[in-house]
Amino acid sequence: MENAQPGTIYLKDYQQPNYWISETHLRFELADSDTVVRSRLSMQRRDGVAEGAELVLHGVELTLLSLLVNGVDVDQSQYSVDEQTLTIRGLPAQFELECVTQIQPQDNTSLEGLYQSRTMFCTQCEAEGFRKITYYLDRPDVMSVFTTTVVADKAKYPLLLSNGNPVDRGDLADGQHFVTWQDPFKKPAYLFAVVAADLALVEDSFTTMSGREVSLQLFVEPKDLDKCDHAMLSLKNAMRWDETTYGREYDLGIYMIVAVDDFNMGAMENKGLNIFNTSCVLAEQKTTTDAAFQRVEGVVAHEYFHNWSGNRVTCRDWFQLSLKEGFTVYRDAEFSADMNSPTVKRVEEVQLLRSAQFAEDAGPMAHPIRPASFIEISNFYTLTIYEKGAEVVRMIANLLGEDLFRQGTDLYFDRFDGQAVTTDDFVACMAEVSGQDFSQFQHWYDQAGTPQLDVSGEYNAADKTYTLSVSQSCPATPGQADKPVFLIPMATALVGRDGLLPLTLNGVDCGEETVLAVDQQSQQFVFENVTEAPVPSLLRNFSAPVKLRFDYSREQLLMLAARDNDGFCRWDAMQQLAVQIINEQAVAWRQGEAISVDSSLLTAIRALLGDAEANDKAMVAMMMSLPSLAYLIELSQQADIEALQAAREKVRLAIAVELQSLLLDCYHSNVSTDEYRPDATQIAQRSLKNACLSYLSLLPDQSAIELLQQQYQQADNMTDTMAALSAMVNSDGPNAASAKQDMLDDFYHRWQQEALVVNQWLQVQAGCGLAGGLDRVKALMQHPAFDIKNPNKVRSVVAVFCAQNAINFHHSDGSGYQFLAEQVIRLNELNPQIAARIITPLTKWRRFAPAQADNMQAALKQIMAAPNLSSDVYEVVSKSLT
Ligand code: B3K
Ligand code: ZN
Repeated sequence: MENAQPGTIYLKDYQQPNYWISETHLRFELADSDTVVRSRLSMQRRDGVAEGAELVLHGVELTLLSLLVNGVDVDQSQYSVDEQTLTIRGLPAQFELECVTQIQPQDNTSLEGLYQSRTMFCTQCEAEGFRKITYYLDRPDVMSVFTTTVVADKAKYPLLLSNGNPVDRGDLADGQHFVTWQDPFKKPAYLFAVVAADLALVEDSFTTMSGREVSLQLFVEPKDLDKCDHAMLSLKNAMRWDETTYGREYDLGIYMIVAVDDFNMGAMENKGLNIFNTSCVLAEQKTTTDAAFQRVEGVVAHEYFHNWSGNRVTCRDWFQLSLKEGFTVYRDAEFSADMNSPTVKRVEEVQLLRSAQFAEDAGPMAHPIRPASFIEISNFYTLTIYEKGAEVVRMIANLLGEDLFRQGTDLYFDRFDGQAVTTDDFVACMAEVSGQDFSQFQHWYDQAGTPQLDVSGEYNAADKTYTLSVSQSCPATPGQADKPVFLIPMATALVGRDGLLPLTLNGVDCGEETVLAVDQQSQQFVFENVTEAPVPSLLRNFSAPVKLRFDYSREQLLMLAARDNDGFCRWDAMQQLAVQIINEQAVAWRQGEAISVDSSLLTAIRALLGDAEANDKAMVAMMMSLPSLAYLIELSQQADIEALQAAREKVRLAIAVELQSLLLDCYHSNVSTDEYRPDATQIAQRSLKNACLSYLSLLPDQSAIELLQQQYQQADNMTDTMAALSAMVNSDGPNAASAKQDMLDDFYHRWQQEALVVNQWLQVQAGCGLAGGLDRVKALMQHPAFDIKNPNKVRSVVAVFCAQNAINFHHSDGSGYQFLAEQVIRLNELNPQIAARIITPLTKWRRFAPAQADNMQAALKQIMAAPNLSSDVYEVVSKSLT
């Protein structure tokens, strides 16, 4: 059968619906099969809509059992049903619509709508999952008050949850029971949730700033009761932080979080009833790495912050997704920065943008943070909407300064409480409180692509001036060939021999740092009274999500790494130095030459290690680590992955060999016997120790293996365990093979009952850059620990291999591409959202040399030819081939 081609939806076509739904009453009769959903909707025709206007309700994969208007069966001539909609004609201005549908959650592998995870029933409605539950106006501008009754077998499902507060409960015939929930706040259907389960409860409470007591409830499997403390603490910290930072208070008497194993993403902010992937809620020292602890903290906070930025004030349509996601990521990033090391957090954000979001912005799916069109909204939960969206909010916050930004957010929350609004509404509040003109800034919302700044500097000793010449450009992206110039805030300082130099611009004293408003295609900024030739420190704290080119000498980079007081710029100087050195090794490798590794990088790392005690250890760890292969690929026009990988490994080995004794000293002085805490100090210490371990593991002698074995055996926490295991798995020394297998077997044997730990075991193997990667991955997919229906397993094996194991995925025989095509075709039937997401590495085919690009394209064409393509997969593949 030929695929019906899904259509494109445009922002410019937005229209309000013909009808509103003031009240929604739902009754779920959950069963092993044939679950019944009864709905009663109080509906009103919108003012100005013509009498007799059609009502077009969304509905997918539903069996309609009955349909009544004002208590009377609707005649068959008055309605029609197709695969996506139910259309009713001849309706009065106000009416009660009653509808009974039957659904099959037990067969729902898409994990969208109502589905079963193990035995539990749960829902995922964002963005358009509610239409798989019942016929409805499933769009975010239709906000309604929900009352929900859940009925299920009492023994199997003692816990019946929905949004808001429980208002009634009782027993029914045949061992059934029910609970009725009422949510007093109007909300769109995407925030609706239901859970029926048999789970254990961890309870705590929080007193809000106005003195109200909120019950905090975390529902997990009984075996996971010991892994809830961190999420609960994070939740309380987030609640307090939102009060202090944004003046926002929680608004219901209960806040519930339910952990589920099978979930398409991290978590979901359903009103009063968050549903979380277990990976984003459970944390405990023995099973969870520091990075995962921090992710739990960040995701718990993110979903909590949505209660205001997303739920109380929501999106008018899905083109506005970044209104809630960009803003909420900005909020959770600032929270995490406050709870941990702000510089480390900022560098991590930049790493993610540079290695993944920039690539998205340069690929066939590139879109502005407010897209103008889409085929399938699920494909737009992207790094661009989330991370670049957060950067845009960060730029606004910086342009306004702390006080005005707070005034702006106060105005936004107060003015639009209970409404569904647009990014324009958000920006208008910021303009109103500040009096600033945001018209040029708006291009950040409507133009895709990563802008580039090309900067050069010239010192005039006679005039004592330093002139920065800046030009900006932005590459063409789909549908956007030429773009008006952006307003780019470029935070700048000048570094001299003894630190930062005072800045004077146009006769005005600007302190030691100033934000230059880059708003022309090219322009100059002339600093006056500059007493020595400076090194410019540019884009400080990554003040805009752009690429910046300045032709620094190695000496200048060393000076910035050592003397700049901006953590991001210091780290970036080291990155730039490493990129230069790796690239020169790559050129030599391609030409079959052996050249020695330039000593400047070794000098810089030696200095860092020598002074590690005086510095933030996490920053030292980051600064001494080489740029990822993904970032090196992103920087190349046509990446030669083999050359880059070989060059990167050669530089790593040189660092290990040359600095062996310093690395070993630093390793030993950071081994701690203190009781484990996932706090900034200890996390920093472990990251530095494990950065040293990673280098030391490259040394070609038995002591390297012994060090890994020793750390593995003595570790009292998963961070240290995984650091040892990961280095061991990637080790290819002559004696490594059997030691590696022993460690992997021991690990699995020990942790096989813990799904999240087993996922780490899968990831470390799927990501291993040694030869033979595809065979290892195929074997992992045959292992009992793998389950194609569980997104965490697919991410751990298939996505890690294809997205994070470039050297194996891009094997010259094209086998990696073929493998991915097969997985996408298989997942397209089971879970279209996950299928579409894992295609990403293939979408970048234009960035590769012709032989590789042809194979990648062939794999995309193979997917395109598969039967029954979902709109999710169709959109990504068709846009990639255009
Ligand atoms: N809002 C959800 C994401 C929903 C994704 C739907 N495909 C989680 C979050 O961003 O908080
Ligand atoms: Zn979110």
